[in-house]
Amino acid sequence: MPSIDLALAQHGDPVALPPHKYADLLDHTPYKSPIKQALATDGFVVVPAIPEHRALAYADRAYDWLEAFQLGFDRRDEATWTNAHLPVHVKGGMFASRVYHEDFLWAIRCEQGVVDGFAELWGTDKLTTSFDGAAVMLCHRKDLPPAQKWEHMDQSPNRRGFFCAQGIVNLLPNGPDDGGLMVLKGSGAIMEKYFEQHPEQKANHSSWGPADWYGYTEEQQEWFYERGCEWIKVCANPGDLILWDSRTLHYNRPPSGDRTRICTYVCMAPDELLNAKDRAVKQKLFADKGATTHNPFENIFARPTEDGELKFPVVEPSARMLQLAGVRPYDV
Ligand SMILES: O=C(O)CCC(=O)C(=O)O
Ligand SMILES: [Fe+2]
Repeated sequence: MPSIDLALAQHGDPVALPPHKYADLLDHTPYKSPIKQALATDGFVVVPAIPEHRALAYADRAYDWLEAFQLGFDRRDEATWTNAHLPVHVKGGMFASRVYHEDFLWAIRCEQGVVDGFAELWGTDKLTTSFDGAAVMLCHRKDLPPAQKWEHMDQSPNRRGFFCAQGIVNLLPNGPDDGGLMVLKGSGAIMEKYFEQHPEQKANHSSWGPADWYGYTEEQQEWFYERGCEWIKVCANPGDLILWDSRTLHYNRPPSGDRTRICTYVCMAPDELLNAKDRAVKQKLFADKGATTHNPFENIFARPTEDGELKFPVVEPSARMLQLAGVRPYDV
């Protein structure tokens, strides 16, 4: 595995990042795997992963977590669904307050159906996970500015080929008006061509920090529209896993209807892709209850976290949890 200069990459220096072992994972259609086939053609897929009753119970635990801050938030009282009663969040409900290692997030990561979704994609169940967060996008919020679109991809334009697929575990019914993931269907497959034709734009790396983030302007999106790409609101049932190729342009939007959106962000990739340096970073983050972005390997970006404690007692880590965290090797 070639090592990448993190500092250079994080500043968007136009260095070509070499393709990694799985760069052509989606290049050989047709696939028997519906997950691979859909990712290769559309750039996203929705698969059932967790039984509905358990998904709804996880949603309750997300509410328990918000109420545990004791800022006055009450899931039954819409008058309390305001910034004053909620911990710090962005984009109408993406939380950065040490949610990453709460028990319910780990329980979701360890769900067999979630692991199976990523295992089908990669062809191995020896996986390593991101330590990413959760979103509770309450409906009927009155104190938020009008939502802005933030079209982006979570992959450096300097990478070649497939890098990873990100995941959302959706916990409540999520229809067209319920907020959630918007994807530019078909954009992932032609993204590299866009930067071949516009190499100077690789340097417009308007990332909030991580190397694997690239914000697109309206003007840039025109090129994708001319090639037939269109924006789709991804809808999902409680317990569905949404996967999307990180090359796919996307953003999220808050609910416009009468239902709240709750989801967690989970991304897994083969454990073998973790180099020694990144494994050490992950082990430290795991010990410190720190956060990553979606990247479960390579260019691990230690996300700044709010101060504060976990709201619920830490459970004794299971063997699977330690393996997914990169702490316990698979081959013992
Ligand atoms: O909340 C979402 O649907 C997407 C958020 C996002 O852009 C991401 O997780 O990469
Ligand atoms: Fe994203």
